[in-house]
Amino acid sequence: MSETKTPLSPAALSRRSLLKAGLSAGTLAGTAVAARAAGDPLITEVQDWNRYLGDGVQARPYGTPSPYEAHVVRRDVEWLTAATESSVNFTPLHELDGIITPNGLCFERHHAGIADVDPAAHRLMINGLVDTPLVFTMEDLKRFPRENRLYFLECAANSGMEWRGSQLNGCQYTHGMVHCVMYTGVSLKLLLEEAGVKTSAKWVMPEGADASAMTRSIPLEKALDDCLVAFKMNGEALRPEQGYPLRLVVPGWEGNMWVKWLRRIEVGDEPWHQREETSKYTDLLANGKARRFTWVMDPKSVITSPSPQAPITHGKGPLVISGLAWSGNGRISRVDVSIDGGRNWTTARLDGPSLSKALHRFYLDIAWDGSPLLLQSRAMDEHGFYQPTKNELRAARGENSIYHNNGIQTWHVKADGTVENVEVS
Ligand SMILES: Nc1nc2c(c(=O)[nH]1)N[C@H]1C(S)=C(S)[C@@H](COP(=O)(O)O)O[C@H]1N2
Ligand SMILES: [Mo]
Repeated sequence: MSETKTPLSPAALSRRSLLKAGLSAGTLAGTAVAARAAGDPLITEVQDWNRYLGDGVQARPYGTPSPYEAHVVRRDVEWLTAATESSVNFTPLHELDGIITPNGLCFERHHAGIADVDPAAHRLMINGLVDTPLVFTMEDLKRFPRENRLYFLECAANSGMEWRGSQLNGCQYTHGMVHCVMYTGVSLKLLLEEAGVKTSAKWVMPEGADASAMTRSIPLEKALDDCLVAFKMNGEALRPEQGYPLRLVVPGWEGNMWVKWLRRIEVGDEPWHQREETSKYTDLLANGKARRFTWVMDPKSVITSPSPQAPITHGKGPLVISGLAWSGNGRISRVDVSIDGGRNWTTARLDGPSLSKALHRFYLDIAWDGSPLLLQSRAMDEHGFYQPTKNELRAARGENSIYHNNGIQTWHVKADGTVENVEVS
């Protein structure tokens, strides 16, 4: 749907020679694992946790991670925005595995802070070009048939700072405006049918109950396709940061449209041209024209480990290269990884569920010889669309863009295992 579908076909990709030699991980025998066994005091001495009773049940009525994991938190970049109420923080992707983002680690993007909404006082209105305008309480919504679906949400500005060159040192900052949770909610189609959409209707406009009153125009076709009005994430109520008690889920489309603290859906016959679809979330091209209504998040991937915040600390030998891939078009069909800056590619192993418009986890297990690497990953989706290089992206869209940067990321792994954000295009 966007213009920058890179014109290289899957067939052309497979014609490229894939380097396989030297990349098999082998076994751990002969490494430190075997050598460590003899005389290790952590084996021969009794530890405190082996000697004393631990806390009883209910010591933590709502559980939190081990204190040893205290560094695994959302982080922001202070100089990025003037105030924290209209700002963003980032998911610590380098510390996570699998495809589910824990609720407390989902990045936050607010335009007017976190609205503190009392669910008993919350209402959802459907009005405009409908037969019967309706107002639902939270209780009303929970009496409609429910659905559970896992989706990624990516802010269109994710990687925006990297458009002209490498900037921020860590995948948390370069790619951390993405999360993936299981939503429970009611299909928007069902609620629109309840109100009775008039035949002249072509668009809907969700509106938030926060002080920014976030509004976006969404084509009716999408609203009737796979959108959800969600009240749960990963089984529990939405977190306040994610729109408690109600948010719109717009699978595969830019995060800005996923209105939080959802209070109203207007049905109309043309788009509303709100701030967030005119002055923001548009892409100024080199010829002075702007791309507008660029909704779909194109295929993208990033290696989460090793990465600048997750250096190699174990020396040479078996190395697990791991990352995430996603596409707003559907499922990820393939991820290729390069260790030499894109000259040779090896197809990575996708592990875990492969669900449409959700994160996918990939691995490449190699034997690292201790020499510097230029790590890259390139995702392809089931429709054959794949990630462009950053040069290809800039050739198509110019230098002015912020949004929709799905270009290939490069990490420079040095001989000492430290990792730096660089660009190889
Ligand atoms: N009501 C409201 N909805 C909102 C926003 C907001 O500020 N207010 N921010 C939007 C933007 S720009 C993004 S990227 C996502 C972020 O969702 P998250 O905070 O759950 O990560 O919410 C969207 N929905
Ligand atoms: Mo966003």
